[in-house]
Amino acid sequence: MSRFKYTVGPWNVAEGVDVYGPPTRRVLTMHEKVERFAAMGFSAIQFHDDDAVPDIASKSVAQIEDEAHALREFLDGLGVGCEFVAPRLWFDPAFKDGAYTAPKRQNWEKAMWRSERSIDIARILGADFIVLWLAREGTLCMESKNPVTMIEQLRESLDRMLAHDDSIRIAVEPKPNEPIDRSYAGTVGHALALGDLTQDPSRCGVLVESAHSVLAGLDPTHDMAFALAAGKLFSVHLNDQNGMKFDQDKIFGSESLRSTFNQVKLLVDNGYGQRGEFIGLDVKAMRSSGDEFGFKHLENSLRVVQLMEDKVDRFDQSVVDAFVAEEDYEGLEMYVLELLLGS
Ligand code: XLS
Ligand code: MG
Repeated sequence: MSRFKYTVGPWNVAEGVDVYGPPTRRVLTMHEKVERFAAMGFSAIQFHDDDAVPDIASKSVAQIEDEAHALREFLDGLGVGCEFVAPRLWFDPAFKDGAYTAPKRQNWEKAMWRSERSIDIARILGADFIVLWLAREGTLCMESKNPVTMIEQLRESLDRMLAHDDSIRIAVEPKPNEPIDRSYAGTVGHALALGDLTQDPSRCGVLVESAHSVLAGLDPTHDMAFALAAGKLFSVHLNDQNGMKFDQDKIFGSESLRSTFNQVKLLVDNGYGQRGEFIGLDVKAMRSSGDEFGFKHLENSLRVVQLMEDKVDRFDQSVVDAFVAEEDYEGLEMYVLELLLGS
């Protein structure tokens, strides 16, 4: 049995589309996916605003709220909650050069409207925070925007969201690149600092995704640790990534077992989850996987966390202390490797 509660989003069951080719698996509705997530034991669901309310930009506030209430009933019926809502601002062509950092004010206003609706939907679904993955907040053409002005505009965007609801919290999910070439706030450090620039830093935190740290050339465990030390780790997206290339969202543990172990150990050692936090699995099935295996990457990732929890439970700190006292770091290295290799 795992000590954690888990969440997942409808986008984590996808049809295999990539930039080079069309779907390879059948399309499931959001409701079908969520029913299956509930049956698999997930405690809560993560929604993009337009997962919760399809075609949201064309709907009235009243219509959006009605649909959110209907979704809440559906979730209640399944016994699952909602962890957060995240505005999916990277799809709309109006935000092709950024949403919060849109050069045109009318597009920025549109981004704020979507963000405020995301907060409203989060409230209706029972979530107390939203997540901002700053997908296009940066540049494709470096000289096209003034970076200082744009970072100020990002801050202004967060302040507007904080003012919309006096207790909503905001978690920024940083990623250094893709789809944008150069992000304005690409690391956990940037995301934390951005929160500190707002009118209410106490309501700003981060969601750390393992793969995004790897893409930044940083260590996911240390990124999560920094956020934990600051009391700012609102959520995590556990997954894996083969080096600094396109974002892969691989099964947790499929590339770097030692890092995977250390991420789980950090969360266990620091009582992650005891203040209501969830473990989110932001993983995708391989494009080559058949229809019948479209959820198996989730089962596998859940299993990996549990297997790593067992390793963490067997990790003996007194052994570590003895090696460190002797300055026998080679011995400690082997202790960890043997633990992971199961010998
Ligand atoms: C993409 C992000 C995305 C967010 C949710 O790289 O990980 O899936 O987690 O908006
Ligand atoms: Mg993510």
